[in-house]
Amino acid sequence: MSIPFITAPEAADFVKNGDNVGLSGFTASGTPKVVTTAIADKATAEHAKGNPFKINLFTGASTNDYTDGALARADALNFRTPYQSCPDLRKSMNSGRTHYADAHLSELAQKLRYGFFGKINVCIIEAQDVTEDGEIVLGTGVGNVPTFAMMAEKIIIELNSTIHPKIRGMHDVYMPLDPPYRREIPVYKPSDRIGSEVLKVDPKKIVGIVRTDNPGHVAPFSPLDETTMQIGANVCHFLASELKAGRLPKEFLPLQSGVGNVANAVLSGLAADATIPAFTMYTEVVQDSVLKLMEQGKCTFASTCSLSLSDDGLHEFFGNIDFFRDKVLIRPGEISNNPEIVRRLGIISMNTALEADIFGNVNSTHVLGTKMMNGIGGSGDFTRNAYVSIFSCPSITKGGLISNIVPMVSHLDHSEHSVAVLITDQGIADLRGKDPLQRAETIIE
Ligand code: 0RQ
Repeated sequence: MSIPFITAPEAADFVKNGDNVGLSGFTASGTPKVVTTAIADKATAEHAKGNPFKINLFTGASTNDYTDGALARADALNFRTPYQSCPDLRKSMNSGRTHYADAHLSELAQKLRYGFFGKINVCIIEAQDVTEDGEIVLGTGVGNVPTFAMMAEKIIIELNSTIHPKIRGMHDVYMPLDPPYRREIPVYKPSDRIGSEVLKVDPKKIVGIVRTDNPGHVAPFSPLDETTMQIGANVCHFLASELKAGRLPKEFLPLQSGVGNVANAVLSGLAADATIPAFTMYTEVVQDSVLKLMEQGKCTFASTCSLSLSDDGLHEFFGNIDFFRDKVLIRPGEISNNPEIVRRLGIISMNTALEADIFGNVNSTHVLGTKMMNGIGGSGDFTRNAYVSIFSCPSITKGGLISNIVPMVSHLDHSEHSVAVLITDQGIADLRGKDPLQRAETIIE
């Protein structure tokens, strides 16, 4: 191999103060681990010498503690987009040390290609394999890496030996043309393959390969409690009654489900409900609960941007990869979350609110209107274009000190025009076709 093997600190040396850096992956999945940690170490060393060192970081979604965590603790992030969920980075953003542009996940790749953010200096890619001619087998998450790699001046490969070689064939790498040449994206059902199983990059741009055997570490979700189980049961009840009323086709429709404890509980509820037929998913994250749904035959196929699995979930996935490999396609975020496809396929979207108001507006991002929690993520990509958009949340939080249903949201992410159904542990508020007073009465009831 003429591409040199280098160490993580050598790789970090290619990254300069002020660089725009793009990373492969989506959530912790497919996100680099050792080169990002080495960049954080470099920042700490530069700061100790009195030198400035901060980068602008572009990703697919949230990352892992080796990335957002390590870089935030090293005060190495000047700018961050489009999504994060890291407590240390949250502190850095909310104290003004990191500029955070919260954005719809489907949009970042095209905005970069349109030139809204300047160039990408360095792209770091977690890979299962890479060839001399620049063919890369990606890891368990894709995110925006096709665009980062195409735009980048330099590419660093983080070759991770813990990724099962049979992941090859599970990716579907596709980049649409930009206006005025864009055509329809030819996905007519979740399992339609439209792209390549490898990411092709210009091999001349690859400056080095860093080997690692770091599997990453993702904690499992909190165990289901009474409240989250009740929310899950209410979502299932709503979907079952829609089927019965003929407002959902008897074949059912593909599901999207967001991240977090509530989303995990909703999916677990679907498994337990015999009235919900087997379904497909067109979503951005496959969480542990989806593996179970597949094993039970309840979920037959998932198009996703990442396998956002806990350590145990990943172990189960790789251990049974022959069972899962024809049931999953891992795609770039601009395809997994594409509004055109979401509208065409008739996705049932299920996302979580921090708070909702009695008019049906939803705040998913800002605690009490001022402190950024995570970000809008893919929730807007799906909600605005869904066949039916569902938001769920507990009715109260922090032991009842905070009501999640409020007179007026303190920050607006999803307006009343996009929110079809609001579900809490207390019940189901179907807001479709209602005027503001009727919506308020329904929610209060
Ligand atoms: O606090 O962590 O201290 O216990 O917020 O709340 O109820 O555990 O819910 O884990 O499902 O997260 C909206 C943040 C919910 C998430 C949000 C406190 C609560 C708790 C977490 P603790 P829960 P979840 C796909 C789609 C936006 C992005 C999105 C999210 C913590 O779902 O980021 O949907 N969504 N992406 O106590 C103060 C309130 C609160 C509150 C909850 N009103 N005020 N604190 N909490 N409501 C994924 C991607 O895009 C990758």
